[in-house]
Amino acid sequence: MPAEPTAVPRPPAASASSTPVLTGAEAVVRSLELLGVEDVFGLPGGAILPAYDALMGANSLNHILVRHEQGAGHAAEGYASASGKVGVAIATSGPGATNLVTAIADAHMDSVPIVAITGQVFSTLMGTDAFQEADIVGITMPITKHSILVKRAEDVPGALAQAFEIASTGRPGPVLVDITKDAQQAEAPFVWPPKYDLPGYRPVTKAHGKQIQAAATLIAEAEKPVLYVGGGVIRGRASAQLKTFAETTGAPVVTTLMARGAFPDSHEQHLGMPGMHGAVPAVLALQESDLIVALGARFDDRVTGNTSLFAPNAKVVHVDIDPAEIGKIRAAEVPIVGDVAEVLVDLDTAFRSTVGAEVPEYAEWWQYLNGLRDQFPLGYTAPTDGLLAPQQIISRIGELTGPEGVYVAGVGQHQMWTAQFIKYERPNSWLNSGGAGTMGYSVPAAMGAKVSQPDRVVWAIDGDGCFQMTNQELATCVLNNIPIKVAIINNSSLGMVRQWQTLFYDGRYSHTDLNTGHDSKRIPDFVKLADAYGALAIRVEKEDEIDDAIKLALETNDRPVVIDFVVSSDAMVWPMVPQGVSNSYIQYARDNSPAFDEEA
Ligand SMILES: Cc1cc2nc3c(=O)[nH]c(=O)nc-3n(C[C@H](O)[C@H](O)[C@H](O)COP(=O)(O)OP(=O)(O)OC[C@H]3O[C@@H](n4cnc5c(N)ncnc54)[C@H](O)[C@@H]3O)c2cc1C
Ligand SMILES: Cc1ncc(C[n+]2csc(CCOP(=O)(O)OP(=O)(O)O)c2C)c(N)n1
Repeated sequence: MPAEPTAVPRPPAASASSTPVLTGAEAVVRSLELLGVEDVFGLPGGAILPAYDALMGANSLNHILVRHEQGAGHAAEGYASASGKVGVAIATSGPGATNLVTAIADAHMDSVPIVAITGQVFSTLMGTDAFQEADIVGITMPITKHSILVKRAEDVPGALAQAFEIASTGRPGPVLVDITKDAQQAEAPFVWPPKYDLPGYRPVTKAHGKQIQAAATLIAEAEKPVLYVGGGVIRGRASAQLKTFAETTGAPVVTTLMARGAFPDSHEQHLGMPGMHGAVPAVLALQESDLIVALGARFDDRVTGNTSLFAPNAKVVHVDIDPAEIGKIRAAEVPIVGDVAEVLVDLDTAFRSTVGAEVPEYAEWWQYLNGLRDQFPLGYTAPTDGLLAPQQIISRIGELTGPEGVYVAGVGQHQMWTAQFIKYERPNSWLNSGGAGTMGYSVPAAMGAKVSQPDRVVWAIDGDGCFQMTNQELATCVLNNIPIKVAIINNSSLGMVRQWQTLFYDGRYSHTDLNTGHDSKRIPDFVKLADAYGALAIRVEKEDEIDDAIKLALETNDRPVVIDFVVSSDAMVWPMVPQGVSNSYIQYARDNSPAFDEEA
């Protein structure tokens, strides 16, 4: 294996001007500070060591040392999703960089603005299978908005500045900046602001007036319209504009899993979440509508069910900042490329002038939807095994914490219950991994959220399976005084997979028992584990202990809290549209026949 070169090529010293000469590593730190970054999450190694050395001279940059690079990536995501700012994760080359890959893919799927900075082997060694070499630019090419390889110190400021611009504008997403070790060690004049060119990168924010008018006309003519609100409304900070527009039109609103909080749950026009585990009125509003106005939503198969049977009588107005999303799954009668906040303002004006004093009431449509609301309210049946109902615990966490809390879920049944049973009233209060469905997201993302929102209560509501994937970041939280609250919904199993085994595999529970719960060996014992990390650890097994434990967690702010809620393994997520069928086949509860149309 080739040894690292000892002599690093250096540019000539800068001439006598006021432009400082910095190493590439110092330029990383200085650039981040000038870009307004306050917190970064990372873990060092050989190829990124110069940058870590430079971090010791940082003026305002706070680095948080994680226990696993995946944790840094999800923390950056949580930081970004709770605050709207760009999150930053740093890792070394090879395995450090590949440990970031899951979080980068996750950010890509959910349009989260993060910048991942990785160290790369010396440029002279690239392509030689050098120690800890991985082509991370190549590996991440399909899962980033952009990936940049930096081989010269003088290119560092420009690369980072573009990375931030690309990550945070247009459709947000992850950008990777891979910097060779020699680029970090070399010196170059540090020029700020750096000049860079992004030919071809011009996100369209202002929509075409003709399209706006065409959409306003369709909405005015519709009898059964629905506003299908997606995560783009949160990323685009368009909640206020949405509320105005929704109230102008009086149309029903549904919010996808990624859009929970974009429109207040308490609003009378809100029907809840559509999709596989959506509320019956929300699912059927889309399915039965004659006009879907998609606002920063991407017709995901978890929402449409069988695409060819989805909303057969609906015309579509599709608003998205990413033209590639429009018509990708469902053809749109009126495609609108633009920033949803701006589009909603324009649509509001156009709709008002189109309808004048004749604002439609959609009376029959609302009568039908209100009937569904009455007939199929969100609810659950208590487990028959005497164990706690997860839905009750999650409801109480929401009620005792309130709408200013930040709720971060893992992936599985607990994620769906947290989406369903907490009342979201504002954006950036619900964080989860929707597109990739990444188990292990919750604890590190909650950590990142708490760093960016220190004054808000941050709950990680996690599964016993997910928690075992990334709980090591509790050490990071304890040592850095990041007092998140973790509620483990411990059903002793990979619950969501178990639910599918119950429903579709005749109860053949192949490898879904985790042995963490009430009738098992408790491997591991979550209370002992959390205690070992220095968190306040509580176990709750009885109904009358639930509130006291949540209140104690809310009062404890000098360290993280972990509550092991031991719940029934048999609780299931309802309603449910089985995969691949029409949404008309939505099943309200286990023992119910399909709520709507069995033949669909
Ligand atoms: C176990 C599990 C179950 C699930 N069940 C459901 C379910 O029942 N219901 C459900 O809804 N989802 C469910 N999901 C999530 C699902 O997989 C998708 O992640 C989700 O439906 C996508 O949400 P979205 O359409 O809002 O798009 P997002 O992924 O949030 O995409 C946002 C869109 O907005 C656009 N955009 C971004 N910024 C702007 C802007 N400023 N202006 C305009 N457009 C912008 C983007 O280009 C993108 O197209 C589930 C996930 C898991 C893991
Ligand atoms: C990294 C990863 N591996 C596997 C899966 C498939 N998967 C989806 S949900 C789930 C079970 C999650 O179990 P747990 O965290 O205990 O949550 P529960 O469903 O019991 O609430 C699994 C294995 C996944 N989504 N992510």
